[in-house]
Amino acid sequence: MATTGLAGDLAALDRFGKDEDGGFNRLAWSVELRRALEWLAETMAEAGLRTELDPAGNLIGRWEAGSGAPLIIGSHLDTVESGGRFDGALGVLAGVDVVRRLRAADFVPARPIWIVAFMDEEGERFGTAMVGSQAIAGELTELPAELEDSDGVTLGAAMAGWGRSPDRLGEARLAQPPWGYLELHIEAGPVLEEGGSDVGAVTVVAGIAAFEVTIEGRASHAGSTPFGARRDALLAASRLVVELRERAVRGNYLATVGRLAVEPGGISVIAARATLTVDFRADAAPRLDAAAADLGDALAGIGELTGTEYRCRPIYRLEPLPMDAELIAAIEAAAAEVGVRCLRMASGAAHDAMVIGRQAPAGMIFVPSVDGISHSPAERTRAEQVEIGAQVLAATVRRLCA
Ligand code: HGY
Ligand code: MN
Ligand code: MN
Repeated sequence: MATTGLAGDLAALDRFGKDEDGGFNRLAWSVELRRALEWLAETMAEAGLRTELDPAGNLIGRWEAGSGAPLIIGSHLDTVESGGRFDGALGVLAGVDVVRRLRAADFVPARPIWIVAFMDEEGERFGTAMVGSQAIAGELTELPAELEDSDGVTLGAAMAGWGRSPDRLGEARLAQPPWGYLELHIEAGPVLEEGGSDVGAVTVVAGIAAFEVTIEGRASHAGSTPFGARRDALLAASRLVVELRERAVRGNYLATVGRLAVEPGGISVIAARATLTVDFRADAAPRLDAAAADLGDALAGIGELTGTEYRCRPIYRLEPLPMDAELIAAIEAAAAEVGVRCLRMASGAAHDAMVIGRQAPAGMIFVPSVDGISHSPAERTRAEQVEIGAQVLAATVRRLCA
């Protein structure tokens, strides 16, 4: 039975980028993402929205009603490698469905309502992040065309396939800031499910600081090189992973090494080089600063101990951002109106709301993630929880646009 509305749209999106493990691969500027956005543009148009793909690859659907600056309801359709079905997609599709629901109820908003699928929120392919939302906010005007993905495809070439150019991102800047911003998103963690709440009203979006670390050792023979004569890059990297965890626990921030490459990778060869990424998260800037300082201190100590050299390159940093108090209250009132339990909570994951929220009041609504899993094929939110999220989003929009 072809389901309609939000559930039907989520099912329709399964056609774009799903792999054999059930994960989704709609990377920034990929063909899969473009096909998904072409489908979304049609779906938006059917809902009565006027659509535009802007210079930064953001798909914007406008409900030109009322007057003044718009309320933007946004999220993203791009995913991480083999990502989940709901991360980003839920917020975009729920936004379109809220427009349908409000039109069906003959609701006429006092201000324009735009639904936006931001380009490259995840930043996995080119080591960028929040590209579309930063471009719309006027915080990003261009990117190096020579950035390469893991297949050696440059950003310039990938964008050219979309008729877009990395040196013209600035043209996406909005002429005026939006009136406000709302994003419905999966929690991507265990708090709502464990606490038994139906929705979350986000109080702060944690900041993110990512680095690429290269550790240079010296290749040598595994059988004839005494330990005292080794410069083992993988030993150094291994110590770093453990020490970062210990420092993060002490410093009350999160540290994750998600990517590690070792060269030359021979069974009987001491590792000459290790390249790894470090992802720090904290909901206050001073703790992000402390994390970066801890990384430098750890590398210096480990370099001394193992006789290795190191380089540390910042990949990106996004500042933590508190959500707007009035929007938090509107979300809580909407949840009460719908008759569901709402929990005030921080977001450990980064979101476009932390960018748009620097231009205008922003609020986020969370729905539970089963087993707290996200960025994985196992990412799941139950159908009734999806529906509750859409109802709370619609009720919040009615309050903000009455
Ligand atoms: O990594 C994040 O927090 C987000 O999903 N991009
Ligand atoms: Mn994500
Ligand atoms: Mn997301």
